[in-house]
Amino acid sequence: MCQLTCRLICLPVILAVVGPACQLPPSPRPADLALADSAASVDARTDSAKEGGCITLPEAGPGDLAPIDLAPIDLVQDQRLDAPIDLGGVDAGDLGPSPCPPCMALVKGTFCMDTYEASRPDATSSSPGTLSTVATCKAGVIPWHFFGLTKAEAQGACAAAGKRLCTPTEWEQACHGPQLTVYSYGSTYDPTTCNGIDTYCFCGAGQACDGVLPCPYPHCFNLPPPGSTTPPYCGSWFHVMPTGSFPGCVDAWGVYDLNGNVWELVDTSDGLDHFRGGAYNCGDSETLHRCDYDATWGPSAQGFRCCADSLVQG
Ligand SMILES: [Ca+2]
Repeated sequence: MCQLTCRLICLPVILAVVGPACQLPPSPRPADLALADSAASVDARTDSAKEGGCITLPEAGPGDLAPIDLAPIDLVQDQRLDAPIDLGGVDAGDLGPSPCPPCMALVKGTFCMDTYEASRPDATSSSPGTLSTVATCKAGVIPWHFFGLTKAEAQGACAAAGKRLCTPTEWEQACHGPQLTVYSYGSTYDPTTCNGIDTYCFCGAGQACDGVLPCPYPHCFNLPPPGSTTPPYCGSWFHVMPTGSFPGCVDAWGVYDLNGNVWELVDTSDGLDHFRGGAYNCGDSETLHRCDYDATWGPSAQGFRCCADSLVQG
């Protein structure tokens, strides 16, 4: 089964069984993934509704990634840094100028959270890097993620940076924001605000979703276009993106990519690995990207984020 299936996809259950021995072919281009999506459709839809099945496709190579314009990211950052910080009702005069270390946002006026998903020190815009010595917080790089991340590794990487792994409560408070929204960006699911499986539908001329408006649309992945109940399915060229690539995927305190891109392991002690926020490659992003969704079933794109105590305690 693996020999056939892994030519195109490996579902988590397959990965769990065969692990790294299940080799993937060289990076395909979007047109190639259309076939992969069709082949994966049944399994993906079967798993996605209840267990959030995540599909591991070969990562797009640097040449396959859509051009990334970092200017909007820098602009957003600059605006955020210049703007008054929402201190959650705490008097700014009591906190001083820097309640959090660099690249961290003050959440609810009580704790600091890395602005971006954790990345390796040698990560680039096209590679997650290989150095696993310390977690860094940086925009525009592929986040630290792989199947098999351990809590000890994430805890150690954050500790090496003088931080700690975020707790479930911290993570969820940051995601819900002061308005208690369903997603960090609001309460209505949008397929393109954050990086999910519906973000890059095949919308171009001659492709399955050609002419569908709006495109992408919610749940485009492997579903017929709106108004149709038959194939062809739209598919989606889903892939991980550099940190902070989605300017609108940010909470009220300036924390990016809480929803989507890579799952974020949180610090728990119940013997289970809890991942939050969904990822780029999982079915039913509308459900899995929710701030209150708690995955303990071992998704494939396993990342994390660091938190820290505020430098000024009340
Ligand atoms: Ca994330």
